[in-house]
Amino acid sequence: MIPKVMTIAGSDSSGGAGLQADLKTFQEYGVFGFSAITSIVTMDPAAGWSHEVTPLVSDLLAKELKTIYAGAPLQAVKTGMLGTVENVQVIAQYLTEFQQKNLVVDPVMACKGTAGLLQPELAYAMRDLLLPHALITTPNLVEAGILAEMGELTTTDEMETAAKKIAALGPQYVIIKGGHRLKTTAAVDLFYDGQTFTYLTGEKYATDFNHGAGCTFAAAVTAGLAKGNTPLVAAKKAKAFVNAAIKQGVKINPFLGHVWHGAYNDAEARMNQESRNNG
Ligand code: PXL
Repeated sequence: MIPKVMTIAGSDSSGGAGLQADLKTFQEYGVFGFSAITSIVTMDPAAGWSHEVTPLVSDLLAKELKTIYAGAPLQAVKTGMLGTVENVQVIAQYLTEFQQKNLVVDPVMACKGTAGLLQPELAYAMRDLLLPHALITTPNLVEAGILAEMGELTTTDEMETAAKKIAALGPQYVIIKGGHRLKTTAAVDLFYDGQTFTYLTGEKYATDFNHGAGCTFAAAVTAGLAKGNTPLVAAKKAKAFVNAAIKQGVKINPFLGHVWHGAYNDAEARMNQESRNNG
């Protein structure tokens, strides 16, 4: 049976991050994707593409979760942007009630277009209510610095210290995404299993078209878990998947470019080849 996977996330109206990134990634992995929307992010082209986050009420989120869990157990769940503390509380209730396994918490605290932290209380709610349920959490350098109470991280030594502190908050595995912010020549992510550190390295591409990279990576990890991969194998595959997506990023408007979620599988090339073969 096809693995079933849910993302609980915000809608990125521009289509590259958030639940759009998650569902596209799930599809590429061949897992069946469900989405529970927590908030809607819109951007204003007349104001330099400034972001606005409109959260949905938690009653509505509860109805979405009820709908999705009515089917059967989900093999894995990912959380992203959650909108309000009430939403986090509802999510924690459902995770407990359904004894959800394979939870990946991507502790989204801001998007590139928003000024500073969205809401500090939301970061604490994710830390206190979700991380204890998580198998894996995937913070970027800023989020890891906040969760570990270390300020922004700039070196791999600091990443290791932060990973230990974050693991103490509940998750069995911590993956800190070094991404483009880390001043290394390669793109370096740190994988910590509670005992050993493994560095996942990939090529760093000189591109600005990387909107959605963090969400796509966490979604790929989630899909890999649903397919039965170990966390380390899921992380390594996710890295390869997102590397291809960044390498083939697409400029979608004058303001930004998205990762291309379909790059790794390149289904388009296969379909073109098929139509040539079929005349
Ligand atoms: O990349 C963080 C992010 C997560 N979720 C949603 C977003 C963004 C950034 O734009 O819109 C819904």
